[in-house]
Amino acid sequence: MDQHVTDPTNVDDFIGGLDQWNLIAGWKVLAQEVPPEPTSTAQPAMWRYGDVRRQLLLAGELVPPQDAERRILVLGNPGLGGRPATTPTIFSDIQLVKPGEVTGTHRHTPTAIRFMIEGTGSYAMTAGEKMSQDVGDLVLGPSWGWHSHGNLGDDPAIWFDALDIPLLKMLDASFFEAYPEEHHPETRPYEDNLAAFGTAGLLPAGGRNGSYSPLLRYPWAPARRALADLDDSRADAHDDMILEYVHPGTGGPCTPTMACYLQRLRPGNASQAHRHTSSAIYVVAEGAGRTTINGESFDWEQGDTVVLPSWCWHSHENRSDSADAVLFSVTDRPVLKALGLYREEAEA
Ligand code: 1HN
Repeated sequence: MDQHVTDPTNVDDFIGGLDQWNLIAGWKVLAQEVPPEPTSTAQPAMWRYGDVRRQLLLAGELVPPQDAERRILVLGNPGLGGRPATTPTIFSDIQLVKPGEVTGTHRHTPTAIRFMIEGTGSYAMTAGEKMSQDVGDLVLGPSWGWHSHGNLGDDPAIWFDALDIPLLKMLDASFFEAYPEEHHPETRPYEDNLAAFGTAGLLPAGGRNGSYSPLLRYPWAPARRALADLDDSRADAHDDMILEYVHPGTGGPCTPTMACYLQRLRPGNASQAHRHTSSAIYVVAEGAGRTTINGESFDWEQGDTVVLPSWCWHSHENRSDSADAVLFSVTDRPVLKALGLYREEAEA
């Protein structure tokens, strides 16, 4: 067919001409595409709660709810080129719902988790079930469930959201739908999930729901008590006293793609460094400490968020000799585990 075209005789011309057939010289890109170990362009970073809160309250003045499906400020990783992503797989933000506000109802295939930072009187409506959202609670938003939020209190409600949006976009599996009416009806008993699935060691006979945790609200008080009650002999060298929020029916991660943890760094504790192929975002629930990532130190206090990219050496330290420090975290570890790609290395 192309006999009238002269074939190139030197390799640079050959490579330069390949794109007209949508071909790429694979040997030129192999080392970059398959590096000896992960080389995340995501950077370690921290967002101070005071800064984020000030900007969020300003958004509250300038952006009425009808102009924003959700009033959120995304924690944009400075290494990800301005994309709304905190790690290559996880999108996270801080959200404001002002007193008296109710958000629109929608559903999407990205899974959401929320960790409440401030305010009393806010609630989530998930698939027709209303539940309170108090400070320190973890509240799950399963894939494709109709959901909305409201604030019945007198103060701003502010929380941390994490969604697996970048992962689903990479997979071209992201769908979104707005609810056709203004409000989704309350079709289930208030906090039925907590009543049925939130009682330690006792579950409804026969009821084991698929890959999503049937428990949606993990309240702060029992979680904090469980951390306090944990015997010192269970301390982990890298994470000190750490517990995972689990799917009560399986003991596995609370969502298929994101796992959540709560850890207590005992006063004066300094952990040993390790690294793993999961990325994580930490939210400081209590106290003051320091996380060191690849030699860079981030001094944090309550409400601050810190991002840990994949395969970075990291350790945590409680800066107080008398008070506990508590970190909530969300990671993509279930994805890595499911695909046989989870690796972890301890500092020698
Ligand atoms: C969403 O639905 C919520 O329901 C929060 O609170 C953050 C970010 C992107 C897309 C949907 C929520 C979101 C979101």
